[in-house]
Amino acid sequence: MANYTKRDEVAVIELNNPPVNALSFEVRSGLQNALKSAIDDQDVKCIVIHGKGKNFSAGADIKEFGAGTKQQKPWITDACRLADESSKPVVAAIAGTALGGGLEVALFCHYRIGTPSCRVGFPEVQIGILPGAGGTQRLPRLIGVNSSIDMITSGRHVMAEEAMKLGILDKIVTEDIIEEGVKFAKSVVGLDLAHRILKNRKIEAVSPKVFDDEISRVKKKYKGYIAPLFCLKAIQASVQLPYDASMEQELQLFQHLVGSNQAKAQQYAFFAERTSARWQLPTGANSQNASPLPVKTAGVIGAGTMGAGIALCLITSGIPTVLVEQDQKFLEKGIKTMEGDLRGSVALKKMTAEQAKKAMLILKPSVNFEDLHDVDLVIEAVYENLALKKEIFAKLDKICQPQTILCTNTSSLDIDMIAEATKRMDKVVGTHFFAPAYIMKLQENVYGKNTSAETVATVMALGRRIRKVPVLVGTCESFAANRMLHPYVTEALYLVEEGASPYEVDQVLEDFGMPMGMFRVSDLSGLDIGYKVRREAAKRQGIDLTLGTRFVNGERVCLLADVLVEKGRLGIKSGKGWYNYGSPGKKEAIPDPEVLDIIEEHCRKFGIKKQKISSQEILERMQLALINEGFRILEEGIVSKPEDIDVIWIYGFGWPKYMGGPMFYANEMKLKNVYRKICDFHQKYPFSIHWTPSKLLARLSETDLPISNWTSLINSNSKL
Ligand code: 3H9
Repeated sequence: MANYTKRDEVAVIELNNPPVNALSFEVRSGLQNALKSAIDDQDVKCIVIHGKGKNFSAGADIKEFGAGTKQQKPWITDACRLADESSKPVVAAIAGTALGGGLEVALFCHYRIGTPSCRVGFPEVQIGILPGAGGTQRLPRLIGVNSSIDMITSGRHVMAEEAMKLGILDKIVTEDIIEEGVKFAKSVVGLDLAHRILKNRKIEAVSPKVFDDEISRVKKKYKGYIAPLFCLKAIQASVQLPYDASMEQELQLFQHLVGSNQAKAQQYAFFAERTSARWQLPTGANSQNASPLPVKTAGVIGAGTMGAGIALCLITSGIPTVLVEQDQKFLEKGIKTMEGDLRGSVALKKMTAEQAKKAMLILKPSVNFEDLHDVDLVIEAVYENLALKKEIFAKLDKICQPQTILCTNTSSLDIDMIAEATKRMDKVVGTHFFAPAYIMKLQENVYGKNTSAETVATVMALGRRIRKVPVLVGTCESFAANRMLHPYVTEALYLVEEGASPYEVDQVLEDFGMPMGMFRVSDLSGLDIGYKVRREAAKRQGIDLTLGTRFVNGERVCLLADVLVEKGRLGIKSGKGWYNYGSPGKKEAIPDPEVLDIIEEHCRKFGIKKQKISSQEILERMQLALINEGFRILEEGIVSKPEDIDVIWIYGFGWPKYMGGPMFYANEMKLKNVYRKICDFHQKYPFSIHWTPSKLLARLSETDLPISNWTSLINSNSKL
């Protein structure tokens, strides 16, 4: 709803729908009624609109778009048209965020003022739609076409200072936003409003070439997403058509998007991220009843690629960090990497040179473990070796304060075994970052059997603070993310053995929307890493892996990647892997006939007959293999909800948001179809354990439950 009060001759309208004042039906009609009252009231000379609590408004209520719900009239434009028509000045007083429809309300006002920390933006594109209440028409009239294209197609949030420079804000105020709004509104009473009404403003002439160039840019930058292209169409309409006609055009484009599958998937992803933040442990402890410990300082052990990246995340979030490396030379190399990454961020305008400098000032590089004596939390990021990690944790246990939380960045080792090296098993937890750690948003937090709720709460809160998307998972071999990756990678290798080329497989995945095909990703990570992990894992089971191994415990294995490693093809770092890169460190991946010969030779050696494999089969085998594993992970309680898996794939592996995530994708395919296909593959490939159909999937496929209700069945059927 919207509250209406008066201060002298000023009408104050408060948007009231906690926590973010989303513009639900009640808020829209409340706003419309309040504006009407203010305009009709002879004593009112000016009007201020503000938001209750911390935010002005986060825009339309996204929940109203879902599940076929039709937005009920009045729309935002119906409510705000009154501001356009008002002869009394209307001022938007912005604190917190004015996003999407929230900013559109503000653009219907004659003036906008904001606090120094306020943010404005049109993030609609990130949920698969476009600003559909005049945003694409009014913003270009205020700040010009080019800046509008940037804001609307990126969805980025613009801070107060920039908003002021762009002309979105008329003033930045430092005192109480309502008081300032009232003061400002009184100061503009009697001024001519004609030029303040955005629909009356002339729009600059822009050559069609600008839009042609932007279409090419957007197609490349947001590959596969349709909303940014629709945003461009709507902005172009603002240039080409009179206001009323282009508003009509905007509405049509909006309505097309709002009903699209991409919008549905992207909005699912928006809520999945928030659902996933609500964690719970098997003990019943959860995000509502556990409190995080404060993390004022942190430590990172290991200045390699991962350690340096993690340290960078911490210092750029304002957390003073001690970076420990045993060798001065490695330490300096790590610092150079960090400085290079910061220079990159400055060049990309993600931060200022001043901010980058400030971040490095709170980094304390060290070759002395004792320097971790007083930190609140340590993240170990050395290479995957259980004995080494145990040794480090035993050492940390002695050096650090009793309350210090000890985290490991392991991607596969048993958290409980690492914790056993300490006398604080409740304070040991996995914080698994994804490469490159500074860029990738996923933080897979792994609890062990003794990890306390307080420790979990601390690393989940830390994740959000360092701008990651944290997801909580239980301990199992490779945890949730890499465990699901395993059948995906394995199927890719089988496909190559059976006749598809690595380049065909990658193309199919990239066409689907993955940022990189599986083989390019492997080259980026380094093929030697998997080689070592495989050997470590085999050793733990008492198995000696060789290039001649075809079956392990009755399961088919394909060690083609290891053949490449033993030929010195380690990926980008050695200049050759599945692709040829010309020289070490170069990024351009060129298909390599030598690799095809290696595959040919491998198949000859094992008598494998090659055949033509269709793109559809490539996609189905890879996606369904990981989906089946996802259901098993859910079934075993490694994650507590399907949203966790989708968030992992979106933020850890770049699954396109417009496809919602693998569990959402399965839901859209209909679980009975997914189950049937998995059963077919199981019959066809009996030696691939990953095709054994998940029992949970089998049960769910007999129901018509939508993804939002799967957990109810999981919880009601502990014995599946
Ligand atoms: C739009 O405006 C279309 C118009 O152009 C045209 C219409 C015709 N709706 O993120 P948080 C919930 S489209 C419904 O954890 P923070 C959120 O789910 C809209 N619910 O807080 C969560 O619920 P829960 C364009 C919303 O402080 C709770 O609020 N706007 C909405 O980290 C707290 O959210 C956007 O896309 C919403 N619009 O971040 C902005 N927004 O507690 C989307 C939030 O049950 N919102 N919720 O999990 C955001 O980006 C962030 O929420 C914000 C606050 C930055 C505002």
